[in-house]
Amino acid sequence: MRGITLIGAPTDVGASVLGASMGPEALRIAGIAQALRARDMKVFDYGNLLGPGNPQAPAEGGFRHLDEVTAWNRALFAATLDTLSAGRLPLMMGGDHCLAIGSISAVAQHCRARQQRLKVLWFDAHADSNTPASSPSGNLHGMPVACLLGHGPEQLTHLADTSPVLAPREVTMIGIRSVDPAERQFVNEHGIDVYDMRTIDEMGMRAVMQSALADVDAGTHLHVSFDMDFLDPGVAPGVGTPVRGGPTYRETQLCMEMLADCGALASVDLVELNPALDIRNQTAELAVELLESLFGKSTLMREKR
Ligand code: B3U
Ligand code: MN
Ligand code: MN
Repeated sequence: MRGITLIGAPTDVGASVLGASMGPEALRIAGIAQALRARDMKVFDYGNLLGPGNPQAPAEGGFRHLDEVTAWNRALFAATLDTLSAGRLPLMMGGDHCLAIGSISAVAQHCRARQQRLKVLWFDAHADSNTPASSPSGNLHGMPVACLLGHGPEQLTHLADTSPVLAPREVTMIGIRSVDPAERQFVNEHGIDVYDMRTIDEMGMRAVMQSALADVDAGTHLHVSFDMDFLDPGVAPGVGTPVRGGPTYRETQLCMEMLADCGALASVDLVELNPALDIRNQTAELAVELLESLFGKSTLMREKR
């Protein structure tokens, strides 16, 4: 890997609550580039992508802001593909979670061209698996998984040169605790692997991560799509749609450390950070701490366990 490219995607067009558009700047203020450089990583930050503003319009035909969401995802698709072609790891700083459609479409196209195995780990309180027919809100940040599996508006399901972008077995969800009835049906019908909060409580985070990573080897492209509302809102208040009962600081650090140990990490989304709702930028600072662990920081040098 020839370094990390930070891709700022300052938009909240896929969400109902405004503020995720300030995520990239909050991460910079929290020292994201310096923290990763301190880990001996080359970090490139060329600034933010450009895209349309938030019209704050009501839903039309089942979606809110479809054209704006498409414009942002097209820009992100191109930037992600460029970054991967340059041999660098794209770290997308959102922005809301609708952006994972663009980043993961690019990642999948990159992997297909190289016949490389792909695994997406989706860390989230939500299943993000609504379709336009089932969405209670029309907000596209509630639909990215469905779009990536081929269910959604054509302009979002066909960003890459093949569609569906992902097969269900390539996605694993962790931390889920707020699922709409139609999403539950979607997830079950597609046989998506889900480690919900009950499973985490019963198995413990270590066993959950071992199981989630069981089919990931060093040749796999591992994509981490990390929604900050995965964490318990007690430690991560700066998110637009908090759901109580999430993983603790320690459990989440363990996730990051185990991801680092697996050696397959190749692309990252860090989304749904909402500085307008945060307390003194603590959620952004927490995100930077977690990224440090994701990129290999550990208290002691240890043998892989
Ligand atoms: N499932 C609801 C709520 C939601 C999904 N993702 C977020 N919120 N962040 C919906 O609107 O689809
Ligand atoms: Mn999400
Ligand atoms: Mn979420």
